[in-house]
Amino acid sequence: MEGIVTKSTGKWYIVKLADGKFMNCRIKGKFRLGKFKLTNPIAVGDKVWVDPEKGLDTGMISKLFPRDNYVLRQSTRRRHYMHLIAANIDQAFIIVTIQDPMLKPGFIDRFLLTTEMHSIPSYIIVNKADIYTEDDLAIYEGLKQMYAEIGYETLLISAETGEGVDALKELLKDKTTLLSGHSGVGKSSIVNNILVDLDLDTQEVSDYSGKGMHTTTFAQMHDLEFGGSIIDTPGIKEMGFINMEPEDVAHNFREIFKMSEHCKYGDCKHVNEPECAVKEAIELGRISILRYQSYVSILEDVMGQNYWERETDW
Ligand SMILES: Nc1nc2c(ncn2[C@@H]2O[C@H](COP(=O)(O)OP(=O)(O)O)[C@@H](O)[C@H]2O)c(=O)[nH]1
Ligand SMILES: [Mg+2]
Ligand SMILES: [Zn+2]
Repeated sequence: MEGIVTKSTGKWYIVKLADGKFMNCRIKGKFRLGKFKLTNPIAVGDKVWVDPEKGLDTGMISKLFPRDNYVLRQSTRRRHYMHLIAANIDQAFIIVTIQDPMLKPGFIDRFLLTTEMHSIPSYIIVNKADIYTEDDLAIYEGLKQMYAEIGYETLLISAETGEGVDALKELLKDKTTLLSGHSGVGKSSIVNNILVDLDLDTQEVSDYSGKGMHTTTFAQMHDLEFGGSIIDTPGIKEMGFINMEPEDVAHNFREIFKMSEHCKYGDCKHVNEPECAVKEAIELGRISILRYQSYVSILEDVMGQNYWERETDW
């Protein structure tokens, strides 16, 4: 039977079968992803083939259908491993807050680099509109403008008051959307308070600590009653880029890549090279210095990591 993975807990996968029923499944066989070692071979959103186990209500996943796309991140516990966050998504929302927790500079850019690399349309969603001061809102407006200039839409919402939720639903309709972001920004609240009716949702939704806080340990896909589905994920602590080359960074910062055709050297990394159009554009205020700082910081990570790789592997 064909199905789609809606939750993965490491050992067990919850698969929504073609007939709409859910089944607890395990994996049979080997699954690989190119040269990367994976902590998890199958992700939420994967389309799989399931063989029911005789006499039991569980199943074995025996086949993984080709993926349209996937989002990977470096495993935080095992440096050389990658973790598959989700597969077959139409778009990604990066959820951030200006305060509580405070916005971490560069995080949005790190996330956008990942989705850009896989050509996944992305939106920046700023949650907790209800708690912001005028200064916080000014920061929001600055962000919104900066990202609008390079073609990313930013939305201000509140999972608490429902502000901005209609616009959010419009974006979600009939699509599979990945929710990502640091822990505490309100991802689970967005899903549980405003999108998914807990009483209607027959699946076990998320661990509930009893303190008004949903702690999400595993990614989970929920169907939306107005069409489409949403994938809640555990908070990302840091984003490493073991799978990237410096060129990947240079090619997936949109505005930097666009400007780089005017650099003197075709392989310009826009750091120390002469006649670099990107650095000129920054001086002229045509490329944001904040975006460039993110770029350089990621480039340093990637180059440092690759160097470290070579030293240990040879
Ligand atoms: N004031 C306010 N608090 C919120 C909002 N959304 C979530 N929270 C609170 O922020 C905390 C973390 O929310 P949670 O959904 O668990 O975040 P997650 O870790 O991203 O899934 C909880 O105490 C929520 O009640 C919001 O829009 N406004
Ligand atoms: Mg959560
Ligand atoms: Zn350059």
